Amino acid sequence: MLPQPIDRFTTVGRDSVLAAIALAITLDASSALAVEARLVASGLSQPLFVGAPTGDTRLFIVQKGGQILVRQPDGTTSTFLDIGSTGANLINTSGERGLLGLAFDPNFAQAGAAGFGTFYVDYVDRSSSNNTVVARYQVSASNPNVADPGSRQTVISVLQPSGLDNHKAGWIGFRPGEPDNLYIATGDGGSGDDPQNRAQNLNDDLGKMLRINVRGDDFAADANRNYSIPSTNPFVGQAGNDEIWAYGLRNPYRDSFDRQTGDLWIGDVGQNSREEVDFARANAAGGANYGWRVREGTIANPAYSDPTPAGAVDPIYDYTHGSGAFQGIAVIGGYVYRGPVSELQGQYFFGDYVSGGRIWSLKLDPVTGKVIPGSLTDWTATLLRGTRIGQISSFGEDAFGNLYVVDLGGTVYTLVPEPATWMLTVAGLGLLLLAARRRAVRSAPARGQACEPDPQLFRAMLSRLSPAACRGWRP
Ligand SMILES: [Ca+2]
Ligand SMILES: [Ca+2]
Repeated sequence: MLPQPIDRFTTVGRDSVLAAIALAITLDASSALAVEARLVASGLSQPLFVGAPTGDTRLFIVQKGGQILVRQPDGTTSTFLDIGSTGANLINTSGERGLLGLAFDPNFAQAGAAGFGTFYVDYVDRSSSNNTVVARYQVSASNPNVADPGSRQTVISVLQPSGLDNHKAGWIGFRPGEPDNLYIATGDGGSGDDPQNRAQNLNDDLGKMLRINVRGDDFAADANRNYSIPSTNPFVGQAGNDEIWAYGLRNPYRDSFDRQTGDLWIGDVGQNSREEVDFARANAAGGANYGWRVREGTIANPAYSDPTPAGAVDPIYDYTHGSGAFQGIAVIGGYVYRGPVSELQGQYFFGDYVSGGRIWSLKLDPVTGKVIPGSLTDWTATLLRGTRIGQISSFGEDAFGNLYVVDLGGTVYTLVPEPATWMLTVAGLGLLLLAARRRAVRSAPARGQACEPDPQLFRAMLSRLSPAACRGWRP
């Protein structure tokens, strides 16, 4: 038999909870899912990418100046690798140069497998013409939170035109289910309107998506070429560099594979007219020509009157320059959401670098491969209001599919469901009820003794209520 004060409290609490639940059901039917951007890291120096190895609870943050930081689930952050001026000093960082890409080997966590403990970086080097280099490193054998700087090996080097510091792209990645092949996005090398027409030149690795096998070495005599050519690459056995997977790209700076389907999404930054999102299904044979410099988005490049190349592939989405709701200045390619928020599944999130940032999403029809009319959504106000985001430099995914937004000004945010007011009401009342019951069961207080919510229990309940989106990190 419970003492009287508890009984009374319990009855009141239960009634209130039921009332709140009834209200919640009413509100839920008429309100859309609320998502918010939650701060994960701040005080960074020009971050421009985040990622994580498969199954890993840590988040790795790439800084343009040459550092890779590792953030633990408890929020502590330390230096994983420094190849910038404060470290190994391998990088030229002027203009759009810098440490631009990071990819973990799909076998990073598989002890004994090829690629165990291996990761890849894409950067612009300090050679006279500042070439693009993709190099691999090993994590330290004794400390999983530090890379071994002495393990560096050049995988491939791509010749850049001297003196041009823009359009270096730099994204690298492995397609799910294709663990040996690294995809490497290169820009057209720079200047404006690709004056040397490199993106259409199949004997030049610039303006391309390359694909190389990182396990083999077809160039045993060359210490700076350590890869093999996948036999199914589209230009093997015919004119054109064997490394090329796709071409006609201007500055495919941020790209991704859909972790569920393996489809390739390319955010190709435009010149003066159009920003574009290009797409290739996972089973594509390769060899696609996305049209640059002849095409810009879905129009002819106004700077030229060349005929459209035969078979040129239009983007699945493009938009014009400006400050309107669906406009911008430089597309930042993103990710198809495969994280824990079920309502966001399958939506491709991307954005724009324009001051203040833009974030949108769209969805593809899996049959037609075209954007579903009406699926285009503007998340800018929802996600960026109240944040410190000034210029979006990248999106990113952790090992659990949580989506991140990286701000060049030094912050990283992640998308989490916003707890609605009714949820907080229910949670609060529920907690009071539970706390009261627990207290009553544990030790029936004397008549008149105050019954307060147990702070430990409160925290535990909050963490249970907090969305699965938080897996892998804690606020
Ligand atoms: Ca070699
Ligand atoms: Ca060839």
